[in-house]
Amino acid sequence: MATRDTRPSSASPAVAHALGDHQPGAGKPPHEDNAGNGGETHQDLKPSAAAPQDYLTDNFGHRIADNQNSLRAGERGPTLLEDFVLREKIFHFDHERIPERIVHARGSGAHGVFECTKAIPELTKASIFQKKGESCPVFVRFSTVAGGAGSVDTPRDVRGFAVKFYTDTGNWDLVGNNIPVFFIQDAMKFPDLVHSVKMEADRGYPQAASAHDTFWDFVSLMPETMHMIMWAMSDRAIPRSLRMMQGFGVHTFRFVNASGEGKFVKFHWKPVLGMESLVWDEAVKIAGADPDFHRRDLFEAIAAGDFPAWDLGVQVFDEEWAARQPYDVLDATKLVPEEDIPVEIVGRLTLNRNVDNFFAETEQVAFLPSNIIPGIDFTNDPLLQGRLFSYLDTQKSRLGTANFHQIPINAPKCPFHNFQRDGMMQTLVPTGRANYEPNSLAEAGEDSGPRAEPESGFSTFTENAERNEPENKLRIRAELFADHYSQAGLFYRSQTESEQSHIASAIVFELSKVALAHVRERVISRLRNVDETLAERVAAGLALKLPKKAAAAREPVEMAPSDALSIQKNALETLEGRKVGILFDEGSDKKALDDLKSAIEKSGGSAFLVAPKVGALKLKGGTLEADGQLAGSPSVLFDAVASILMPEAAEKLTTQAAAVQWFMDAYGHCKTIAHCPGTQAILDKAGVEKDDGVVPIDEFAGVGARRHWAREPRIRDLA
Ligand code: HDE
Repeated sequence: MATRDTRPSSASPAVAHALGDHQPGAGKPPHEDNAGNGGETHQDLKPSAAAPQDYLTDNFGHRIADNQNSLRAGERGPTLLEDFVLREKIFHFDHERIPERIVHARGSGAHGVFECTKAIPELTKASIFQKKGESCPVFVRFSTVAGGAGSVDTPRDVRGFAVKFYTDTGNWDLVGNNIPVFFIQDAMKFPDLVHSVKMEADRGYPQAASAHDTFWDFVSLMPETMHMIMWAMSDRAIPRSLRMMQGFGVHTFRFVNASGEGKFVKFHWKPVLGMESLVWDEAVKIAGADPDFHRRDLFEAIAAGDFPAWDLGVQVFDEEWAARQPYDVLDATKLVPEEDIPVEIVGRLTLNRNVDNFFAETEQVAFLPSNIIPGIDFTNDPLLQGRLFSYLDTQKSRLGTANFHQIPINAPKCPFHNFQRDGMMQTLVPTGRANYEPNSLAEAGEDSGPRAEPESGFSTFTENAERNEPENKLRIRAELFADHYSQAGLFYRSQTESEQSHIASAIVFELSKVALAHVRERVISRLRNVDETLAERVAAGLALKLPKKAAAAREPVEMAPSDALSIQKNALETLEGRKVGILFDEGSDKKALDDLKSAIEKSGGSAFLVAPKVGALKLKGGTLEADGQLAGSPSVLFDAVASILMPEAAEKLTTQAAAVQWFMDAYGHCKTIAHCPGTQAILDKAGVEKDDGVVPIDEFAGVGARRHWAREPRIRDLA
């Protein structure tokens, strides 16, 4: 309940009833009082024996007698200012919104649990890593970055992957992304980056899109963005599901063990369902068909008990190793290849409970990169350092009070007590006089409050070789930060041919939306430093002459390709967590449908029945209701499709654009199409040609829901 019932529970039903009486004209059924509305407004009244908490009250506990009509001077008269019930209701409604996040406004959250699967006390004293099987509750919020809170789920964008661990030594917030590097190196540039990607200042568009002048203008002038641009233009930026993307802490952090020894650490989340992405054309169509595609997918999976899970991995290395690399590990535009430092799995995150209330939890959750626990520490990454003060600030402006930590979703689940007091929206009621320290109130027998604890309290890691102290105060970047291209090239060259063509095509698409010719040219001149063939493909895709190569602040070095960076090279052959759309119509064979559905479910997938009409249809062997109507269930919403149709039904559907498009899109998005012979007429109409992924129903299990990338060059021209 959102309200507190402060009425004595002894209030008799008779009193309760009297309080609930309608006015004017107590005694008459309320709807009879609704003069002038033809009696059509109904009060949904509780029976007189209802418990006190069942009655509607205002925010101060006054029971409300009429929730339909405002108080007016006569039947057709003006509304009265004294109507405190109306005034409070509208007042509260008018203030329902809080400022949305300046970035990452659109997000979806869920509760879960983190469990340590491998103890690593030699690396960190963090309490959650001390014992295998140790666990703590978590809250996770996934997000897009550029769009507003009401924007769609599938734009080309980075995804936020923010995890709040409620540990027994306080909250640890790992506020990361689904891409392991970032656009910029120094917090100083963040407002510029965000301004450039958001809607353009004068015209207020485009929403949730990087394909416009100002973003690419900024990118073209800031070569440090190039590595992240490769990721953002790759399929990583159009994930199939929040459940099927990796997460990264991005910055290099510190692990500190009980002896005070420190190591560098990078955090990775690896989805148990494997990585999966959309095709760009599909992402665009999903935005129309289901703007909440990712939010719905996450919510439904958790509601169905298919709890999404990620393994937490760490890459741990020391300063000597870091010093030998051709890049600086304090530079957030660089990653540490897994082939050099393997990712060791130490825990598992499972999301097992949806939020009860979106606003109270997902909207009000406040992540702070400064929330760390003993055993974990920061490094001098200049981007991380900037974040450490930014987030506290932002929470105060969004949630309105320095007491935002008291909101249940933000409060730690371990005890917290200090001498901070008062402030707006204070909900705690501290007792006693001890609101300062030191104090000697204990000597007078009073509670003297909590005290600092040097042993178990957080103490900052001091052996900071990276700090290079003492030095002058400088506005400067470290030398290796100037290499902007080596890892951009590493990423590009680590992709499959198909993935490389997606990157080239995405850049062509975005630049084709850029009206400033000099910006297009400058981007391509930078790409020549990343990879000459990529620059050539992009120039050809835009029908531009290859511009002169941009000067590089530091010549790129060749790095060995890393298979771990490719989605396709790591694809899982599984139906688990995948959704298969099955099209049927009148006359279809019910047994064949039932068999297919149960085979899919047995493999861990889910089946969604689609038909031209959702009501019960007469089939061979019984009747069946569809889960969705064809027009509202386009094939872009599924990982693979199947159809069981009588030839007459298929023939009839050849005149239905939604049906033809269903197959055309599934084919165009390189999905498996399993079909019965009866479907052929519509496959022909949709231009579906036989290949490895177009198979008879009984071969579906062997092919599954993987994409058939070899088909793509036959369907669309890629750059
Ligand atoms: Fe954020 N970022 N950020 N960021 N960020 C916010 O905090 C900021 C950065 C990230 O689901 C804001 O509570 C600065 C990197 C995520 O609630 C804000 C800088 C990474 C989320 C903010 C960065 C992130 C945010 C907006 C440069 C990946 C969503 C509302 C110094 C490692 C968290 C809020 C959620 C949110 C500032 C850079 C990830 C404005 C100043 C790098 C996942 O405070």
